[in-house]
Amino acid sequence: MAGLAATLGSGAMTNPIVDLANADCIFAIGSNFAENHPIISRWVLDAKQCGATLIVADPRFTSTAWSADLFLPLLPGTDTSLINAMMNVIIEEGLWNEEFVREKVEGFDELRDLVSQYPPARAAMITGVPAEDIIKAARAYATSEASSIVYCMGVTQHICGTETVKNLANLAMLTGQIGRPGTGVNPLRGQDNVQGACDMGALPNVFPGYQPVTDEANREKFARAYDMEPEDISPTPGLTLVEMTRAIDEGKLRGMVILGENPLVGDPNAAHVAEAFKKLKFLAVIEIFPSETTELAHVILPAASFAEKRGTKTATDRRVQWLERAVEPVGEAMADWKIICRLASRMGFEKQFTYPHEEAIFYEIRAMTPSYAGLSPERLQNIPGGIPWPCLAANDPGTPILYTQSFNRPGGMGKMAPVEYIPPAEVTSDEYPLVLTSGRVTLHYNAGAMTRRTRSLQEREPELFVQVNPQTAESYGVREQAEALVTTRRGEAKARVRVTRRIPPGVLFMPFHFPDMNLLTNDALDPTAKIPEYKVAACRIRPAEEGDGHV
Ligand SMILES: Nc1nc2c(c(=O)[nH]1)N[C@H]1C(S)=C(S)[C@@H](COP(=O)(O)OP(=O)(O)OC[C@H]3O[C@@H](n4cnc5c(=O)[nH]c(N)nc54)[C@H](O)[C@@H]3O)O[C@H]1N2
Ligand SMILES: Nc1nc2c(c(=O)[nH]1)N[C@H]1C(S)=C(S)[C@@H](COP(=O)(O)OP(=O)(O)OC[C@H]3O[C@@H](n4cnc5c(=O)[nH]c(N)nc54)[C@H](O)[C@@H]3O)O[C@H]1N2
Ligand SMILES: [Mo]
Repeated sequence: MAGLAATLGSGAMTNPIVDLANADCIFAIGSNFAENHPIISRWVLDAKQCGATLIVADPRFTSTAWSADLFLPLLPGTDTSLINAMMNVIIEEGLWNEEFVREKVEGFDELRDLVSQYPPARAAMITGVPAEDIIKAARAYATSEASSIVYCMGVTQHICGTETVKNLANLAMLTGQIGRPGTGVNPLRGQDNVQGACDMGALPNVFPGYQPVTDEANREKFARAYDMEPEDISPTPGLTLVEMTRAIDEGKLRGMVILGENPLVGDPNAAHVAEAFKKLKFLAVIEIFPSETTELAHVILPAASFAEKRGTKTATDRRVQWLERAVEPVGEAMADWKIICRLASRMGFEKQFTYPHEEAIFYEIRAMTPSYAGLSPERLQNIPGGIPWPCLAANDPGTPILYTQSFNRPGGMGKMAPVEYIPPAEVTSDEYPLVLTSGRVTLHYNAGAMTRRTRSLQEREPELFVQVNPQTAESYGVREQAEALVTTRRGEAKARVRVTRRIPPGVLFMPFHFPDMNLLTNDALDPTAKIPEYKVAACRIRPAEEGDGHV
């Protein structure tokens, strides 16, 4: 979000999911949508059937890469060099959109100067992708009638994540591949309502609608609406997740309420997370299932699951949708919002937290969130596909495609932000000669508290595994289906070996759906977004021995 806000103005997909079918070229970078966004994958395949070119940049030959016309197997953490070289080719060969850049964008000269230092031959050395393929990708993306960029965690989960996102925005602006059907910069969100959670200000630095807490006028507006004094609202942004873990460790944070997170499995450098969380004086966890995190809780508050709740969710492409309850909550479980209201009331905020029903919450959202101002429960309940924000008035049909006229920045101009390549926080050494990257598989979901209790999924994907190239397996003496021990500067984990040519020599991949994986990952943060570098850790591997712990 930070990268797109700085360049284009809004941190969200520019185009609707279904609009991917209108693209003539789709550049997917750091996204394995065939496994992780199967519905979105469908529209990409529709585009392909109409002749679109699919370019996939991923260190692994994934199920997504399998359907690519051009596959760019880059080394983890080198995306910026690849994108810079593509822009180098586009400028050198005169394929950029001069008129678009002149009229709508600032910062072209600085960008041109920087990318002139990234000829394809240099990028080939950094990324491992042949220069000819970088040139082919650049030409295909720049010259197609409508090109769309799709990206996900493969580019964001790095210390340079925000910068790489800016660079993707640079690429779209340079070629004018934005603001029209089939174009755009499209970050795929992870969870069904993560876009909505961010829109509602579930971030440490903003109120709903991305209104900064540091702005006095915003604090006054919210204080007035909630019958509070402006001084009661802190002007200081709060902490992000990994920063909170550090604050617990330092004794600065002593109590915590967790809602729908399993940080003991999902957070980087997990041994440190467990150590820190044990220091909490009080931990309450609002959950639908027991998890590794609820084991440390002093109180567990049982929540109703998605099917037992009603209200809106905002999809990855900004579509606000109304969903009705399908079944009644089981036992003592209640909707998260009711739990929050009860907690808040006991803390002295009865007045602010008396909502008779979900509709009442939405009226408040609408009043406080400018991009939702024209939405209402009544409108949304009648439109099954939902309405995409910004929707400013009751007769506004919403905005499927952003930036059709201008960008959402001062003066309407997009901002090109040149990005220099920086290596990952951890590089390989004699002691840790391999690169470990991480991610997902179709059959499990995130930290696994939901899917690891599903027998049919467990039968097919029962345990932590590590993908190893045949050459690497040979060098380090690990065998297919045998157990291996993977070690980083932070810890070790035992995993079942899968030898496969789908991963290059020198790189290992592990899914984080099983508890031990994040013992290995690096908690170095992107300085802006504070996202951890899950996608690169220096590691070593050897056959497991007796006494190495269990898979
Ligand atoms: N089945 C299933 N679906 C899911 C989830 C799940 O757990 N299971 N989780 C959901 C969530 S919360 C999210 S955020 C999304 C995530 O969706 P994705 O981002 O697609 O998932 P990942 O597997 O984390 O990463 C995508 C790809 O990035 C590649 N990669 C690793 N390092 C690099 C790099 O340096 N550069 C590039 N270009 N690529 C790299 C990996 O090989 C991987 O194939 O999925 C959502 N959907
Ligand atoms: N190594 C590595 N680590 C990663 C990543 C990676 O790519 N590599 N990806 C990161 C990413 S993108 C993400 S999003 C995180 C995900 O990490 P988490 O958010 O910690 O993982 P989830 O499993 O999605 O946790 C959600 C929890 O919410 C509970 N839950 C489900 N529905 C409800 C509900 O309606 N109400 C309540 N109160 N609880 C509910 C589930 O039981 C589950 O325990 O992991 C991150 N960790
Ligand atoms: Mo995510």
